[in-house]
Amino acid sequence: QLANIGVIGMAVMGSNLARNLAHHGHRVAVFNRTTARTDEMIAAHGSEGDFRPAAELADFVASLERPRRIIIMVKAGGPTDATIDALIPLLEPGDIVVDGGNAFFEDTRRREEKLRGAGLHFVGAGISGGEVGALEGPSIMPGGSKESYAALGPILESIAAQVDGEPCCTYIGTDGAGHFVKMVHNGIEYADMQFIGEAYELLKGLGLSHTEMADVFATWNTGDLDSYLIEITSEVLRKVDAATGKPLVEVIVDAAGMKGTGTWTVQSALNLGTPVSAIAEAVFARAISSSPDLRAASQAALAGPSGAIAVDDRAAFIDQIRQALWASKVVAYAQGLDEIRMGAADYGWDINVGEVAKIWRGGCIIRAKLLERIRSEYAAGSLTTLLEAPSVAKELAASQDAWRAVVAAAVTAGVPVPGFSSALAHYDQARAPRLNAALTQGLRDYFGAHTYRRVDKEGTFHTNWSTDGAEVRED
Ligand code: NBP
Repeated sequence: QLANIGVIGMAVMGSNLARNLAHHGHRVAVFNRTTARTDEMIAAHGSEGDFRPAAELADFVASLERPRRIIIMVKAGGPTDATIDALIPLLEPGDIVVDGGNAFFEDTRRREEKLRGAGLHFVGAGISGGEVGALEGPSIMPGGSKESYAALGPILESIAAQVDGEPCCTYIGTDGAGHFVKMVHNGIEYADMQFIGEAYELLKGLGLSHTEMADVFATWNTGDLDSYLIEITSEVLRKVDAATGKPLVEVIVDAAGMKGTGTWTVQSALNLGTPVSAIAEAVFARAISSSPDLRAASQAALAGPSGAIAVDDRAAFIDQIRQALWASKVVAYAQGLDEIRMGAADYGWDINVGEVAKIWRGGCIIRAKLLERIRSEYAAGSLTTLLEAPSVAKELAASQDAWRAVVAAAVTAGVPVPGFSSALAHYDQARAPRLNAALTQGLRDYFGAHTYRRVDKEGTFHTNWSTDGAEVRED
């Protein structure tokens, strides 16, 4: 019997995905550029299921039933293109090539077009959940032709995380839609982590020990903030460094790394003109953390408060931080989902935003109780933005006093909260009946004759600022 599916790339993600497939009863062909890696995987895990290792790519392809289903899990970028180029001459029309790596969606669009030209299906599948997710059930976001999903979907759904009996995998849309959605998922993940970092710094400013902070996060994880990231924050804060006896987090260098997906989310949002300010602040916060020269020069020059926060009622302020965190998180999710809606309109994808929230409920890094709420709000009616959903708007209104108090206290104490404050600014901008953009338009017309529209009549207008001051209609 031929294999049902093949996996190329036996590094941690590919081998875990192959094992997950085998655990679910699929016959799995496996291949890696360096054969020793395949041998190691089979030696360690070959008994877990029906694997078909191949040392040559041609043998790997020949071992697959048709239409062939091949998942590529190699390093993103050049290695993915090299693998695709090696595969194309070996495949036949109707075969399906899946890129499960973290590809930029524009690359996926390019690759899909190329393979479509050769009569092949190309599926860009975002896979979230890290190595544990790949093994035990990730969240999978496949984009490509609907036809390919008919052949591929049932297998992917069988290995995805399951929530309430439903798989965390659904058809997203054509060509780059899956990788676009995965990219935005990562952008939201950046924002989530930035908010958690700000809450941690505020708790520290209140003078809590790391154990106390860990307890606060553990308590928060039993309520509306229930999520994977809050859960592991508690564990990370509780960890004591064996070498120094200090909390581990205090001996970790405070320079955050990034691999690019957050930056892509913001770059794409800029191209689309969709405001993702909280996500952008999270990317910039990592950037400033990893700017040692800028920080060293500024530390020597700049004065300000120490970050210590004095409050009369510590418990009450901790609860206000919880509300600020929750409200900011809602705004970041709203911004990400807005980007998906705008991206879908721009690229011609028919993306169901509620279904996206549904498949993020399990398996992925941003899995959170909030996503069930988002899913049901989108299922209940068509929403332009999450912020207008009745239950969400009501709770944001109830949280806003706490949110404002936390941002004000942080600013006074010198604790940087770019995430909380930009999310709050988005909330206030989005609900404002009038924005200061009217003055911006006046200024643009003054120095550049860029024209403006009026609230009281149709048309485009310009004022002769430097001559007679009269208003003229320009269209
Ligand atoms: P890596 O990203 O570390 O890539 C290693 C794999 O790429 C090996 O199988 C290697 O083969 C292969 N490879 C390279 Br490098 N250059 C190649 C080439 N020119 N031709 C063919 N194969 C080549 O592996 P990973 O961490 O398992 O991640 C795989 C993908 O999954 C990446 O796109 C990653 O962004 C994505 N992803 C990772 C995570 C995570 O938590 N790690 C989560 C979600 C998605 P070799 O053995 O011959 O060198």
